[in-house]
Amino acid sequence: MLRYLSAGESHGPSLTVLLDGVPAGLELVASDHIDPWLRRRQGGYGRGRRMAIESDRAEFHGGVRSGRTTGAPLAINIENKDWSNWSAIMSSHPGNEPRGRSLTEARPGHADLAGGIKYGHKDLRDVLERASARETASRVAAGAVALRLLEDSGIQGCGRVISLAGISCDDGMDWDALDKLDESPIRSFSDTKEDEIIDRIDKAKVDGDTLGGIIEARFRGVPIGLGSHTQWDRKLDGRLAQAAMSIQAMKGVKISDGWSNAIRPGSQVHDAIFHNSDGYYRKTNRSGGLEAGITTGEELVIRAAMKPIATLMQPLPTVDVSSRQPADAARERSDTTAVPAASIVLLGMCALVLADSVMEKFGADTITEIQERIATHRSYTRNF
Ligand code: EPS
Repeated sequence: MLRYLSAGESHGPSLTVLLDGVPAGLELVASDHIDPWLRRRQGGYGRGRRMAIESDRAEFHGGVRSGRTTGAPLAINIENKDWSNWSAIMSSHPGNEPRGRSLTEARPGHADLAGGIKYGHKDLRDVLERASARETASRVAAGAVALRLLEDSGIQGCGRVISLAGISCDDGMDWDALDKLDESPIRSFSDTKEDEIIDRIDKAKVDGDTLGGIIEARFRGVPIGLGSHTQWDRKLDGRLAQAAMSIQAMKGVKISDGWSNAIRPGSQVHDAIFHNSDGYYRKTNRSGGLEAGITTGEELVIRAAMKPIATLMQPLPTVDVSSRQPADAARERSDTTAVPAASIVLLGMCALVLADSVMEKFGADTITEIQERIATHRSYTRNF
């Protein structure tokens, strides 16, 4: 079982990642396997000034020796460079009163008000610091380890943007052009829609507004039979949906064509089954690689809808929780859009769930044993 937990505030000293259950022997070098994903998460057109301050790097504090995992829990530290500007305000020591940079004008759409009432904080910074999407750097670091495990299991992943600000930029999947996503300021394969989307982001920034979009995580090489139909909490589609919906600002999740399948007749939704010397296969993949919560061996396709970021520079009306008087919602440094970054976060979270399901079915103490078990299973499914 792969278990991920994290701690740390947006403007605290660092983010702390714990990942338990990683098999021994997995090649893992922070600068090669984690930092490139952290860099991708920091990128994308429409990001704010915080990303100019940070240059996220993973540092192992446990579980890795000489470039390989030992089987012990992984502890990863990601420094917040901005901490030097916040150390007095965010200090854990008593004092710090009256509080600097306290925030009392609750932002509609953020965790501020509900979280403040729930945890009894009138300084809503005690809520927002952990609700902040800064936490997604932890998810991406853990997800990068999961992607490494998947890679050694013969599974490849990709995260991309398929729509931003209501403009579709889905030119179809191209596994041979993954570098193009790194070059694209909106992490899309589409050359034609890039300028239009960038113009829209520029305009939103001038207007003090924010933009959402739709992102996709996709995996190929997935063995048949991960997940299970036998119990609600073992269904892989359900587990992926939970992981995706837990990402800041996600408001919808679908497996492949999920929503549009609901308006088509069954004959145009289900994927006919064929067989050749490689085993069973489909010519279509409208199920997104999952039937009854079990992987079919086709590409696994998860899509999520991200709402626009809640911090608006042209703020909505709210109430100041200290005076209970009407106020403009707080303006806190933020992004115009983080949809490209969110595609990396979605990939990381789905990779964690998928790697967990690989461990569930093929789990062993070492990566070599897992690889042997997967090879046996792939030959079994070919000959079924
Ligand atoms: C983010 C860090 C945050 C924001 C953004 C994403 O840093 P700061 O608050 O210091 O600018 O830029 O977070 C949000 C949009 C949000 O709503 O919390 C990051 O590391 O991705």
